[in-house]
Amino acid sequence: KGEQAYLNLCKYILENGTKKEDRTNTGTYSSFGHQMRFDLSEGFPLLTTKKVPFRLVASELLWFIKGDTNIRYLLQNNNNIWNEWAFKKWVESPDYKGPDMDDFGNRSQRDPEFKRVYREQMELFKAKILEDDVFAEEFGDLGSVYGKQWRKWKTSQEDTIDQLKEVIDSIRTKPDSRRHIVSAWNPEDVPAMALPPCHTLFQFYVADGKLSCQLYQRSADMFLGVPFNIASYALLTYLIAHECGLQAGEFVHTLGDAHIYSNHVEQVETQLGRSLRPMPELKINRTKESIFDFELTDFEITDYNPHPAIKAPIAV
Ligand code: DHF
Ligand code: TMP
Repeated sequence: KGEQAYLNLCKYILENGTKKEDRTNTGTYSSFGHQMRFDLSEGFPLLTTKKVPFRLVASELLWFIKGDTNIRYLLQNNNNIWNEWAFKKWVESPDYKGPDMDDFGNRSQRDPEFKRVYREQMELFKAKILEDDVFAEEFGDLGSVYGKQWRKWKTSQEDTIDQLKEVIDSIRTKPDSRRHIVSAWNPEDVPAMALPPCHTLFQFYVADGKLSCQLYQRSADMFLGVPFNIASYALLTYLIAHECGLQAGEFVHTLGDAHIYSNHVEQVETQLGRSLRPMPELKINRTKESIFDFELTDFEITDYNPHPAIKAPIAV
């Protein structure tokens, strides 16, 4: 259970995973179909065996909740976690006239000179997104990613569905329902997405005054993505529980292709050698009611004393 389940799964994948090639040409150890459970009444599941930047998790979640799909908001909040996927669209577009950025993710890891040029282009790109409205509109947008599907799912009748608002209403009015579902997987939109949704579908469940959430994640980068995903869905569950007058129950994390990238193995081994520390607590501004009103300053993580952060390259 909890962080130990995360560490056990990492260990299991290193020992039993299949060596498998992947879209990013990095190579992974991979295993299919796993589940971890986090009891949210025991504390907030921010990993303690490495420092996870809660500020970035929270601003990404607020971005989804706003229904925003443009990285400009993230950059304004000093959050760089989605830059590579917007940058990729930019450098692959006919409007980009700078130095060749083909396969920048892999090349910047092999070639220090290329890495310098890439960093320079990335800084120019970020500045342009922040300064130029028209450029940001076109190249900051990741397409129909989470925010769009959660808040503005397009129907065949040229209408939109606010799945997040509807699921909150249904939790409130029909807690026993077995239909509290939000889907980010829209088959029609998948080809137009910077990255088809990794966290594909989630369901809420109410029992004994507690709200639980289960996520089906089709593809799980165990070292970089998953610690964020756990914290993000835990935070979402706390917020919706608060709005619905419930306590937070469990977060159940179900994984499809659970993988460790071949260039993360050392980092995972370092992490596996560390001992668990007590879970932190989440404090939220309880004077706000609706999850649509929360801002970054309404959250605080206390009693978080993790082991140091561990750096790793992200596969693009
Ligand atoms: N691609 C891949 N290959 N793996 C991912 O986990 C992933 N996640 C995405 C988009 N594409 C992805 C969105 N979420 C980081 C964490 C989550 C995330 C994207 C990036 C990340 O790099 N985390 C670093 C800290 C980054 C920072 O401090 O700016 C970490 O060490 O946790
Ligand atoms: P894929 O689309 O080829 O599966 O690549 C997506 C990669 O990103 C994969 O390694 C999983 C990872 N990922 C997460 O683990 N969590 C996330 O939230 C996101 C967006 C991606």
